[in-house]
Amino acid sequence: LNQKGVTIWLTGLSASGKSTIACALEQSLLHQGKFAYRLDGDNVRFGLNKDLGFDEDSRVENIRRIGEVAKLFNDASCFTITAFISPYLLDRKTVRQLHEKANLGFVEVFVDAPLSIVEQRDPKGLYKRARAGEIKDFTGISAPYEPPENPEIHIRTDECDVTQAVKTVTEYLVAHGYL
Ligand code: GGZ
Repeated sequence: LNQKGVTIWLTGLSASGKSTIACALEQSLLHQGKFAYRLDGDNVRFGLNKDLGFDEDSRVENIRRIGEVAKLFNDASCFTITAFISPYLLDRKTVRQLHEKANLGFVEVFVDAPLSIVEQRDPKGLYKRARAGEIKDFTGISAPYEPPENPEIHIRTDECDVTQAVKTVTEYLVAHGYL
């Protein structure tokens, strides 16, 4: 493979746009002939991590396992895109260090939209249910989200569309020799 791997780690609230950006970015990379793969709730939380819930310990373990899997894909020269809330600074830092120790690229992308906006979007009605107390430990409502302090990329999804978001990430990958 004439490509080096990199982990593109999206973090942000539910309904912030992580999955949308991850899908579009994966498609864009595949169309450029690159080996790309996306890890998200659909292929991880229903499989490898189906034993985990949303309490703090479960989220820590969720992110730990995803970090290890991302590292393996990255090591296999894949553009590895992860789309998980990953709410804790410490867990994201641990995953970053896991990659850095192995000399593997790691790009943290803060997919940022204010709570008021994601609550308006509420595509699955989860915020409404969380406000009503029907879902406990819901990120942003009854569980914490610790925003990145120094992400490589900061995307405001209330101010830009998915095409612009993919362009921003792509330009970063070009500027840093991954594309
Ligand atoms: C947050 C929850 C919860 C709770 C179910 N808190 O918008 P979605 O529906 O499709 O994506 C959310 C997803 C979050 O899973 P992650 O693996 O990304 O979370 S973490 O990184 O914090 O481990 C949401 C749904 O699962 N969901 N219950 N209590 N999101």
